[in-house]
Parts: sequence; C-alpha cells; structure tokens
Amino acid sequence: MLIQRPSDILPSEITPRARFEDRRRFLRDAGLLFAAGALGGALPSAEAATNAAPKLGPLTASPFSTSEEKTPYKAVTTYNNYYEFGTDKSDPAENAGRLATRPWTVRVEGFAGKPRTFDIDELLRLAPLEERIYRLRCVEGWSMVIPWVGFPLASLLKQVEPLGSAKYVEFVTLYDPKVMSRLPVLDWPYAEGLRLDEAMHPLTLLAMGLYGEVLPNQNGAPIRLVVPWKYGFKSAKSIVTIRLTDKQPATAWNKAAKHEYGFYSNVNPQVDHPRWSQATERRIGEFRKRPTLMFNGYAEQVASLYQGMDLRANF
Ligand SMILES: Nc1nc2c(c(=O)[nH]1)N[C@H]1C(S)=C(S)[C@@H](COP(=O)(O)O)O[C@H]1N2
Ligand SMILES: [Mo]
Repeated sequence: MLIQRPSDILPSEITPRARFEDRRRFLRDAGLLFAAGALGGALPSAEAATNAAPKLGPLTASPFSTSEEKTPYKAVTTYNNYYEFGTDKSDPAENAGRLATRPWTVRVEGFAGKPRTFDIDELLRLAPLEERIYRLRCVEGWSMVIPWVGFPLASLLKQVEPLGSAKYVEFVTLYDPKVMSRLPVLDWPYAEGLRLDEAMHPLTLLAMGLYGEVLPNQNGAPIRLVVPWKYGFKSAKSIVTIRLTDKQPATAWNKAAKHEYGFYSNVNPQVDHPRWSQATERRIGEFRKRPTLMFNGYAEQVASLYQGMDLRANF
C-alpha cells in the first residue's frame, strides 16, 4: 500500500517546531505517517536517534518493499564493499568517516534539455522520501535485506528533461585521493551505467538513507544508487555526476575484468560468474544457502526490459 504524503507537510527544518510536532501527532493518530520514519526532518534533528545518525522523514511505505526479515543495522553498516576505503569488509566502516558529505552537489548533465547542478539538501526535498526494503545480492554470493530511504531516480532525471537521443545513464562517484585509497584496484573514479529504461524504472532508487536515518558514509553517503535486480556493484556509492549519454558507458568493474563483469549484471542464477556459481547465496546472519532468484526476485517487475535478449551473452 502506498501512503501518500499530504502535500502540505513541510520538512521540520522549515516548519516551527511546535507546529510540526502538533501536525505530526495528528498525522500519526490519523494513521497517515509511516511509523518508523516519521520522526524528524531531512536535516539533523534533536530527536534521539536509534543508531546515532540524523533521522529522515516523513517517509512513505513502498509497495515494492519485501516483507522478508531485515538484515540488522549493525551488519548493514559494518560489512561493506567500498573499495575506495579498503578491500576488507570491515574497512569502509573504519575509514569512510574521513569523507566529508557536506557541501555536496550532484551534476546531472549530458543529453538533457535542462542540465543542472543539484545541492544535496535540495535533493533531499526533490521528491517524497520513501522507505524501500530491498534485497541486495552481491556478486560474491552473499545477500542482505536493507530498508533504504530515497526516491526513484526517474524523479531526478525527469527534472533535466532527457533528450530523445539519450540512451544510457553514466554514474560517476567521488574520488578524493586525500581520503581514499590510492591502490590501483580499479580505475578511479568508480563509474557505473544503466540503459535509460533501466534508469527510469520505478524500482531504481536514489538512496540518501537507511533504517530511517541519514546514510552512513560506508554505505555511500550522501547519495547512492540502488538497483535491486542487479548485482550489488551496479549500485554506485557517493555519486557526484549523473550523465545522460548516447553510448553505453564504460564501467569500473567491466574495465577491470570484462569477462567477469558485464554491463548488465542482472542477478541470474543460471549464468555463473567464471569463478563462482551464482545459483545460491548466503543471507548475512544465516548459515544455510538460499537459492538465488532470477532478477533477485524482481522478475515480475523487470523481466520485460530484457525480452528477446540473450542473457548469457549480455551478462
Ligand atoms: N563507489 C563505490 N560504490 C560501490 C562499491 C565500491 O567499491 N565503490 N562497491 C559496490 C558493491 S560490490 C556492493 S555489493 C555494494 C555494497 O553496498 P553496501 O555496502 O551499502 O551494502 O556497493 C557497491 N557500490
Ligand atoms: Mo558486490
């Protein structure tokens, strides 16, 4: 069920506190606010935070959310891939604190009628914030269930008016050698790409938070992509440029090992990675293996995007 945010609700930071509290209480009593997320404004609030990060809200629940058990906050924020901060799973949580996420802008450019630079605080208010509980499947064989906070990438792309000649979208992330690894693991900055129809798909999310709070740096603050039917590496963290293009963009992992990481990288239990079977996965926190689902369980929503395509050739 989609709970609409009444259009007259303003974020707490621009509404006098008392009035905001009253209105919030009223909406909560009226059942209009999604409980966990309706605790504060888009900017740091004085509310006691469960996990010490500022709250985001109000949030609407998404019909795309899974009802599966969520991976605990602790695991989501300490078991990460963010190679700019080290290659061990625990490195990003230890090192990403060095990243300054304010001020931050995202340039949206290329084949667009109205290319523009957006400030991160403007992005937090660009569209109603939703909670989206998605499965995330890493190509390494593990998975998590994460309650993201964000809005569809399509909401942002529409603002710059993509031209008819735009066919792909390239995502470029921050590379700051002062705080990030200089190891030549990948060709920095980390870059990713999607076909325009994939980028415009309602499941494709720009996330600015998780568990109702501002995104921890190790998870890609202040803004990252989440494409739930693709392997985790497509979900680029700490994005600074989004570029509409007419040609398929080069991507970091494809450049590093093109036989291992294709452009599409749709989760597919029938197409193995050269070094790992993709038939099963281990949910973080569990010991048993689960069967991996086609398109990570989102086939009903996305299979039509690939109709007639050979998914073995286009891996
Ligand atoms: N900039 C950047 N984005 C990145 C990565 C990275 O190393 N650098 N790793 C990717 C991989 S392999 C995965 S599985 C997910 C992990 O996201 P999480 O740590 O929030 O679970 O981020 C992706 N985004
Ligand atoms: Mo990954």
